[in-house]
Amino acid sequence: MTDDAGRALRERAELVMPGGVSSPVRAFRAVRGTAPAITRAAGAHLFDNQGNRFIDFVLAYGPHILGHNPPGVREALTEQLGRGVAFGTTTALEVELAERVVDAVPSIDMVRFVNSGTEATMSAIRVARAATQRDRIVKFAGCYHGHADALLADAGSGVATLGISGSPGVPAAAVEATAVLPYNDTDAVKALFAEQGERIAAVIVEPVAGNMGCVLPAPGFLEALRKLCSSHGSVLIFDEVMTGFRLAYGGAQQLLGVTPDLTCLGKVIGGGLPVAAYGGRRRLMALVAPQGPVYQAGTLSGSPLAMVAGCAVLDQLREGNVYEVLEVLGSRMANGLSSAAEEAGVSCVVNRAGSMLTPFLGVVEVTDFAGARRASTELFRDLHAEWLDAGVFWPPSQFESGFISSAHDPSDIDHAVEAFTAFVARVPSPALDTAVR
Ligand code: KE4
Repeated sequence: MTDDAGRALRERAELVMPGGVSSPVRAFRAVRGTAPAITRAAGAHLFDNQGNRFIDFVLAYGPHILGHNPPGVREALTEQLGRGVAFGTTTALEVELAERVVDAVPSIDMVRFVNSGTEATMSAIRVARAATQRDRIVKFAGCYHGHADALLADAGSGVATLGISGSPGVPAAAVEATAVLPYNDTDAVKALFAEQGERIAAVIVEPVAGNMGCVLPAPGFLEALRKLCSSHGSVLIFDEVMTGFRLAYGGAQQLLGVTPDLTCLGKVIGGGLPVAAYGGRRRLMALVAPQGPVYQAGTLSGSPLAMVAGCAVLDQLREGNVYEVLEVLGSRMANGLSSAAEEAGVSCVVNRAGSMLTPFLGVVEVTDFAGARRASTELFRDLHAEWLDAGVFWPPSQFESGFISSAHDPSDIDHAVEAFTAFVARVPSPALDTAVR
């Protein structure tokens, strides 16, 4: 798969955009080669300007749960375009999407739309601090909640991919009130609450982590966070920007049976257009201006285009059998990858939740960020190149989740598994198993 066009685009882009990208993880810095110059997408596939087709497991990092340009969504957007894209006043469209969100997620009584997951999480933190009159927040290593100063501590996703420790430009004072604990370490959370529970405004967590690669909550972990927050008057925030409407119509909280006080959403609720949201209990959301004193605003928040796209996607998710399809495809892929690695004698663990999954090579278990970092990023880099050559577009980082859409079919899954099988068959076996059993 030649990437001459990709290289030419990157060289041109690097002259006028930092790293030649609009978001760091897209820069292919942790893998080989260059991103293809994608010009078109349809269903489960991307197409570059030379007509090469790629099976897409990035899906714009999660939004395209129905695949690209899905019927129904495309028509809704085309129709809205003719009516206008931004009015600077409340439209029925944002109320309709808000009503769908409130109906889907019982813990959300009210919701505020913003333009990115970063805005959603930073605003939820602000509400929690205002509600509790406390400053300290707790996050978990490897979880990524966007790039707001207070949350750029030991973050996952692109921060981990590029090996940036924290981030220059973030003043120490901004993260001084942020405690970072190991994901799934219930004892560490209990100890922190015992020591300073009365000073903790909020705990923010990805209920299923996707930004250190996919890592599932250990049994009892989320329940412990719920209990500790309730007993200490702290706010529990589920960052469901990635898992919301992806793992279930009611999100990870529906699937896992743990109810947060505030929820952050994004990605799927915009169908690929810039929209995110934060919402939760009425007593908390009533604090948000202009109803309350907690200020948060956005020129293009509630954009009619994003609202119609979100409504069209959620209607298909609510009324169809998308989640059953995604579970079958996700299971097919995870089992295929695991079996191939086992057959080849290569250490590998595939962490999966529904239609989000990550293969970790060279290890047999990943339950937190330290575990994810023990995986072989060298083997991942080689696998990524093999997949790209085979026409499989996978996130260019070990610390990202791959995604499957309902537009993928079994042949797409099987093609990715076949390329993986060819790859592991050539890995010197046994691959370094550095995991602590
Ligand atoms: P944005 O500000 O990028 O819209 O959302 C931040 C965010 C918040 N919370 C979670 C759980 C997230 O996954 C994200 C963003 N996800 C990354 C991918 N892991 C976005 C990709 C990128 O940074 O380009």
